[in-house]
Amino acid sequence: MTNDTQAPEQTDGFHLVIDALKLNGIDTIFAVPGIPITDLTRKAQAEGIRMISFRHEQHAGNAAAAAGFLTQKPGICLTVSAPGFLNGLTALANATTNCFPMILISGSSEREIVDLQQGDYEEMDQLAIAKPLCKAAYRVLHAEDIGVGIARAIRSALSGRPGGVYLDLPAKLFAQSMDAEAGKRSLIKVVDPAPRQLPASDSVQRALDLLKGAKRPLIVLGKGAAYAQCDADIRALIEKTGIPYLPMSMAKGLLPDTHAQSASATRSHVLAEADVVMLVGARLNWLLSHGKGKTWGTPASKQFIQIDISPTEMDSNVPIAAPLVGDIGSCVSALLAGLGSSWAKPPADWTQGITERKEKNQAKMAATLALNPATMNFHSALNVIRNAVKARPDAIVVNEGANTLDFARSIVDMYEPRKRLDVGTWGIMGIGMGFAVAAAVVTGKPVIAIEGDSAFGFSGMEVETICRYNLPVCVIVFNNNGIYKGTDVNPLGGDVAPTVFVKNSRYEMMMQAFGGVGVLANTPEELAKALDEAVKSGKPTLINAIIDETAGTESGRITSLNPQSANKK
Ligand code: ADP
Ligand code: TPW
Ligand code: MG
Repeated sequence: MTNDTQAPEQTDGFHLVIDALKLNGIDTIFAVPGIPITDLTRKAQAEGIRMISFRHEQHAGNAAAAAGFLTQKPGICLTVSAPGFLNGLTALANATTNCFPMILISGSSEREIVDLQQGDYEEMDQLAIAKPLCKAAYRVLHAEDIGVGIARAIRSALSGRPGGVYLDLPAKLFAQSMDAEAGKRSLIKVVDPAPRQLPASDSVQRALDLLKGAKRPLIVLGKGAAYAQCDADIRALIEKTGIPYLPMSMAKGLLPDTHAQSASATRSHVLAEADVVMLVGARLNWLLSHGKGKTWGTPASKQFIQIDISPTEMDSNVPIAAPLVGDIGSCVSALLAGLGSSWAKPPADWTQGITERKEKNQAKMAATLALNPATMNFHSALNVIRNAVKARPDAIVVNEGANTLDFARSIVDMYEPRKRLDVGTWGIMGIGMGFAVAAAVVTGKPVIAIEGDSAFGFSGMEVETICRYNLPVCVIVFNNNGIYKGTDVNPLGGDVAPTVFVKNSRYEMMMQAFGGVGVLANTPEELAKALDEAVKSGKPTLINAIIDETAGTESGRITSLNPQSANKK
């Protein structure tokens, strides 16, 4: 046979999906295999994509979301149809809520059967269900459209306000074949998927004028600022203006928490007293008391400057006097350029007052941390982790729970940007192991997951995943026998109270079951030793830290959000 009579080389849906992802720099997929995507996971691995296979799609999805936040590339979660898709959907919705770029790719059943509701294997109109829960949703029916579908998904996830995108790939698509050359030409390498959005110069000037006139200015850094990866400029803006700042939880470490201008230790004072507040990638949602009420002092006593890529975020809760719409990198560098050389630092009575309060509160906290109660409590345990993170500032902290979250957020100082991943905008439980896996996979750094015992339960089975990939993850379960605390009783006897777990559970044995290291820690010394070994060895480790079951409070710091019955009973 001569060359001209040879059949042209063919490609198919499987390979086009893989090639399109690779063309766009996607090197990792978080997945749970099954019909119709099992072969896609195998072939992707064979083509050099790192396949991280999970035990449940929600955690694969959470891993994709965290990878998106850390890398500015959309994290990819791959699932089977209907139930697998639904399991991944919580993570997709959570990613969208948190402005993390991710793409949920789910296989789906036969369109013809699904649309006539004739009862296909795992039948579900997935596209319709995903749509209201994410930024954009697409379906590809023909192999020659795979390139476009993936390009649209990437662009939608990354451009403007980042978020979750759903991509529906029906089973039939994967086996469709086409001419390999034509297939190659059909793929799109997305150019500039998150184009810079420059702020208008008059809006920059308006913001600068307002900031200049402030007597008690404050900057609030949110996770948008961490995501934007313009760390040096943000630091320069804060240091050149001399304005005190507050980091939201995932913005901690953008500047070291020990920075002289951090006002974290006197948060309520600065929120109540500031006259001009500049929000940088932080929304005025419930986490900031919607910009009003008691937290924010005298009504209408503030003026807000808000930097955000989403124009409709402005005025969502209170009037924004100086909206600065654009990407944070461009906005911050425009502000820096406009500061000039004679920028006056804020009045000393404001900054000195903050420093004094801060030092007083820090001294109080230091005294509490130094206590060593007979039964380990949140403070004595977190003091150990605080020291460990200080020694390894490049470690990534994952954190969920109620008391375990709230205490860790304020006690464990962060020193580097994007080293803290937590429950985010929803206060969602279940992100723990998914985030930990992603953090370890995409950064290769040690991961310390600080987990309430309830919080851990949502994703606990993924310790097998951590062992299987031999990831440098140390999970510390704050075991206080329950949700919030372990002391509730059922007034009628019989079943235990709804917030209470099996007492003295041996969580460390879960890690041992899969070949990892499991340690029971009853004292700060035992915790410190185990954590130190875990970080040094990089071995998958679970430390079961026994915490005083009476130490927590209902819902941690958000007790007030619990509805109260008018009825006394
Ligand atoms: P936090 O919970 O830390 O307060 P939020 O999630 O409420 O932060 O706010 C993050 C904000 O950052 C969102 O409003 C989002 O639109 C914005 N954002 C995300 N990335 C960028 C970016 N690159 N440039 C500008 N704004 C961004
Ligand atoms: C998906 C409600 C908020 S915090 C929490 C639950 C169940 C667990 C708190 O107990 P934990 O921490 O983790 O032991 P601690 O230190 O206070 O004892 N389902 C989802 N998300 C949320 N937020 C809940 C339930 C909740
Ligand atoms: Mg608990």
